[in-house]
Amino acid sequence: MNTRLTPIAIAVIAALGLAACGKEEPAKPAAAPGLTISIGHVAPLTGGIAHLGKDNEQGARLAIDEANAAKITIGGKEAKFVLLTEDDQADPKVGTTVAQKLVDAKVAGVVGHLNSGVTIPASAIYNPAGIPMITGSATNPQLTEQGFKVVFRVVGRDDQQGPSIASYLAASAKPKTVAVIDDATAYGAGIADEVEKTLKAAGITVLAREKGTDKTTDWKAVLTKLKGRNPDAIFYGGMDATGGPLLKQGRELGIKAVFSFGDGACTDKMTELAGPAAEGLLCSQAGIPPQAASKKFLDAYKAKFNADPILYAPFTYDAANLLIEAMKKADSADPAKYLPELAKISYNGATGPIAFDAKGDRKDAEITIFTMKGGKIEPIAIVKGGKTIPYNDFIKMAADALSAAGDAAKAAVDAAAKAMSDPKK
Ligand code: ABU
Repeated sequence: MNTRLTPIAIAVIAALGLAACGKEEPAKPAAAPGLTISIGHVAPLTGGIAHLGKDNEQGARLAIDEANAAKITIGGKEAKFVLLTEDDQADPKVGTTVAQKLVDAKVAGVVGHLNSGVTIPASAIYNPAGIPMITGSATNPQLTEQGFKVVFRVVGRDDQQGPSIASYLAASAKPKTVAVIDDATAYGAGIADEVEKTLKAAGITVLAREKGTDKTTDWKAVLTKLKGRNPDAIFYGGMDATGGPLLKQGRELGIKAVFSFGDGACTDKMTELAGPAAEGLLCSQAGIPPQAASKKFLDAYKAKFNADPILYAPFTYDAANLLIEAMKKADSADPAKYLPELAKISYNGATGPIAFDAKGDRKDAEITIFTMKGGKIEPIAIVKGGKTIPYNDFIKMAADALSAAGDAAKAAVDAAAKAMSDPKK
């Protein structure tokens, strides 16, 4: 059998990553030991939303551990990745302090931070230092509107998420009057503004904004005031640690309105915090739901942490892998060398295909709409490219696309195998 490969066969096989195709891979030269690459991870690891910070950290840690197990060679040396984790306490001041600490430690890149109000000032520390950072959870648009070349985001933005949840609320609950509350953070106030804009554009009356803080757990004064105004729906821009008590106290006061929250308060933790009062909550996340992440990721996460991801762990896993993939492509962990690879990357992550636009935002990010049912948030729809698709249809479409890609790959492999065995080609 003539095994000479035509250029077409080589291209097909290479594109499919199947160069071995029945043959042994040429032995790789042994990598010289000793390239330690530090990657930072920052999120609140203490305080009311530590559970979300730990979820983010675990996603990044899984990626780092897998990379070390894979014995990756960069610049001719076997890379040892080290995750340097910092607790920013969801506080902008602490956030900039720990960002500077990571810059001083010469990390090659950063996964984080979690909160928009912390990530935005921290980005102003990483940018002049030239250190790439990818957030897996900060959704305020301002982060990627600063023109910082080092800043990337693998979830959607609140100018996508706010209109998506507001439109779903308007279409499903048909409210005439909506009260909007925020926690006075960049995230909470920002998403509340986006929701308010969309509701008003739909002709819905929005009551004067009510505010708390990211520490407020006693909402009775705000809720008593709102009860007298009898809104049909209440939207809250804030995290689950404050949204849970808001919902619980609202129902205790006899408020019948539909409650609706953004991603920071769209977790199963709401059931723990609000009990049965959480039933019927309408909320959104700025990506696909955790349970729709790749099976490989979900199985590995469960095996390592004996838990399922809560919210954005699949996205921080992808963020860490994106940094590593860009380093592999550049064959360097020098931020100046791998940053251009990161900016133009095309990567199939646990959360789907990832590429960035010129601002560093994820192209074609999904927004998921959930409702709380039986103590769990259940995905009911995906908003993508301006279209709202029932969740089960989206999952079927994704499975069909995967199967079609599998068929195309098989056909290409068959064609390549035929070309390899045909002496005339
Ligand atoms: N995206 C919700 C929580 C994180 C943040 O943007 O502040």
